[in-house]
Amino acid sequence: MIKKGGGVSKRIEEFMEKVTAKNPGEPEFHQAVREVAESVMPFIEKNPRYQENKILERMVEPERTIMFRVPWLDDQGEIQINKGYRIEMNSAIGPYKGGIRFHPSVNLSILKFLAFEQVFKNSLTTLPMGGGKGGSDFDPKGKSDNEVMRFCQSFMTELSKHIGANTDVPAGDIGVGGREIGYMFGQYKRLRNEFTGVLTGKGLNWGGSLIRPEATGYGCVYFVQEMLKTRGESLKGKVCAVSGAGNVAQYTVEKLIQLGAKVVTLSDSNGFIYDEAGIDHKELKCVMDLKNVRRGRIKDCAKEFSCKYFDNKKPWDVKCDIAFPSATQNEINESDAKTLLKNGCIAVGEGANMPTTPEGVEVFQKAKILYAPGKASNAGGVATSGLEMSQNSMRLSWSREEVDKKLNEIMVAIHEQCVRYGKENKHVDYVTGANVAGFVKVADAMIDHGLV
Ligand code: NDP
Ligand code: 2IT
Repeated sequence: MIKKGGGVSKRIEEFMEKVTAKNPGEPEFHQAVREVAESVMPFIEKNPRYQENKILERMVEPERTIMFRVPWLDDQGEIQINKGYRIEMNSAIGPYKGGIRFHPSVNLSILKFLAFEQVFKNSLTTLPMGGGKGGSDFDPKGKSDNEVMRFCQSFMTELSKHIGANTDVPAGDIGVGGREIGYMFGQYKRLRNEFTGVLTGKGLNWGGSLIRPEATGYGCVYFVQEMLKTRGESLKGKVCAVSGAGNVAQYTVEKLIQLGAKVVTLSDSNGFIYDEAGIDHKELKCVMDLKNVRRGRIKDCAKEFSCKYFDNKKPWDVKCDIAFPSATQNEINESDAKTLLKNGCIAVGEGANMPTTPEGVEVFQKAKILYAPGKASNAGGVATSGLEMSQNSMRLSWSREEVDKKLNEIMVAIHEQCVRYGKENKHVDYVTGANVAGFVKVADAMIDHGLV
């Protein structure tokens, strides 16, 4: 942690007061901005050109916010109306890039926090991508394929006016996977009469990249592997608690099993399963089929492979060496963090975006465990989206091994940047490291571009 003198603390508070007043009722956005401000302000103090150019003040204001109506017809022929959004946060180092989330909790605060995080994350990937995020309060749960298709077509009818392969390239996030990307891509192509890489996470026979589905989970595990190396440790035999059962969780588990770790939990918004012997490849396949095809609840898996199920609970009181929160924001609070520590947890790899509350982060930081913030550890997903964009531009595709190797190299490079900017004595503060490293590249580009 860069030392914060009295002057810096005061400036952080003054800055946050302005951000809060200008963006009322957006607690998640305030939370994400505060975390960055606390890491970056001491660095800005030492490098006054960032202050003179008011870089952080400019970075918290989205370049563009698009909000629109999404009307669609359900299977009963009734009209439904949802809200649609795209936050184009920062394009200093490349086209806006970031996922689309469909979840009933989606609002401006959540999408602005995600878009803000994305700017730093994308900067860390070493690839030329700006930051954005979009979504809707549409809930895909319980909807038929036809309803999801009609919704996606209506959503894209408006969104298509604002995005493009060199402008803004969305991808998946919670509630948006291969099926939704397909429907949105189809509609974009039809409206614009062009076949371009306007979305990533595409199907393999229509412009997608090998390893993109696996990338966030695999990348998170690669990052944790790098952190463990700094303490002469490895993943072999480590007991891991994973939350979520979606895209990120599934491929985190797959890679952990491959590397000899033992994964004992998976969860969804209803509860978690606990398999003391460790989830194996066969059980993981069952989870993938349940979640990606049958679209059922994790509870059903507990029945299928007779392990324990805990209703309405999060997996953080299970004994584990490493935690991989891979579901959603603020899923680990202060008390969860303390429980994890008490049970011997030595590392946390955030697959989700901002899954730990600020109080929880403080617990991990004070204990000096290996704590990776999501913008560093889950950057493999968007990095591989960047590789998908490169392949689309070149109109060719790389092999699985090639993409996986590049992904691994990128995660190692992100780890190096965190060490470079976050090392204090023998300890690495990955929060400071990720925030400062992500900031510098974008800030320098903004200065180069003048007042825009
Ligand atoms: P999915 O929709 O595939 O899976 C989400 C999982 O998290 C589901 O198991 C879901 O349970 C659970 N979940 C969602 N919301 C909540 C909630 N409010 N409380 C409890 N559980 C919840 O999404 P992804 O796996 O793609 O995303 C997971 C996280 O990873 C998100 O934070 C996302 O922003 C982040 N991320 C995703 C990337 C990607 O490439 N997909 C890249 C980087 C980060 P249920 O089915 O019951 O809702
Ligand atoms: O949060 C994220 O980084 C994502 N949802 C992936 C974004 C992307 O453009 O691949």
